[in-house]
Amino acid sequence: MRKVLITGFEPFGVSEVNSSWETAVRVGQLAPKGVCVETLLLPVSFVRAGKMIREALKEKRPDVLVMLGQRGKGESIDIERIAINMMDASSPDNDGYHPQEQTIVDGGEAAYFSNFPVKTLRDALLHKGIPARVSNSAGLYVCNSTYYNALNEIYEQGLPTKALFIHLPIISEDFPIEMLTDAILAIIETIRH
Ligand code: PCA
Repeated sequence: MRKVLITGFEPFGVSEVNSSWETAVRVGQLAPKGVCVETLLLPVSFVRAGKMIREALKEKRPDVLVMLGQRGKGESIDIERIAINMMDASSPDNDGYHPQEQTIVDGGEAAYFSNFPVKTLRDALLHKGIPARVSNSAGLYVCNSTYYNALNEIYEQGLPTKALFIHLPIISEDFPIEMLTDAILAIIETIRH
């Protein structure tokens, strides 16, 4: 593994920062030697984030894509196993788009699994004392839709990229930015070996 692309999202809703982008920036600065880490900020927009992730996969051709998103007051770092072909938003995205039970790709697969061994990555975090779990739903908002777009591009185009989505809790006393950063660095180290 040589080239890693890490994405994070801009703030949305009532949050002024998004833990996913804060973490991506720090991971980019602390990348282990021998690994080229690039970061990409995604808009909280179903349409624009989907297009951007597809373009990034085509243009940058990363070996590994780790997408980060923020999940409210989560109690763990959630390694997402699956992306599903459905958008059903409880509030509009940052473009004011508010899809209700719409497919992301008409006629596309109902769902895709990550092509990473998610339990191995969870265990690597637990081993470091970081609360982590495998999650079977990334929700039906922009994170799930970005994950689905990425996996659809990879599987349909036969790209060699390995891709994973991780939901992070908001930054708090229980989950300081240092812990979130360490978690993603540990994921990169595990993927590497
Ligand atoms: N979390 C949202 C979208 C952007 C983010 O950081 C989600 O879980 O879909």
